[in-house]
Amino acid sequence: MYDQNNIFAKILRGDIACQKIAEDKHFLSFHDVHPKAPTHALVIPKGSYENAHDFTTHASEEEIVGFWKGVNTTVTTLNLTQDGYRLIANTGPHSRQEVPHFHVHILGGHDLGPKMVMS
Ligand code: DGP
Repeated sequence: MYDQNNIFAKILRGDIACQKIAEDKHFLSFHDVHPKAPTHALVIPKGSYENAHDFTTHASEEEIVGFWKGVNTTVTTLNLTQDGYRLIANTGPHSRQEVPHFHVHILGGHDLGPKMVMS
């Protein structure tokens, strides 16, 4: 059951501020409040989806394409295409997902090392 009061739902409603990077009708991207790399952005869909599985199962093809184009727009805006970046989508308890609104982390700005650890 999607929690309408999760922090990213509040950001989408404008109840909480964020440092916005890019936005259109399908996505919003902004800087992570606790960056784990020189560049650490989050991309979220505008629709109410709890995690990657919920999003991919229930979102329309237009929403899914719009979201991933939003990831790409964000990566381009942050000038990460040349040196590269890492995408992470924590999903459910074993991943320790903290915020129950689907989001993709974009990490970059230096060599991230061989593992997918964020902290
Ligand atoms: P995850 O573990 O994948 O659910 O990561 C959630 C991320 O959300 C975490 O890196 C910190 C970030 N975060 C939590 N609250 C806020 C907030 O109010 N604003 C911003 N910009 N980021 C937040």
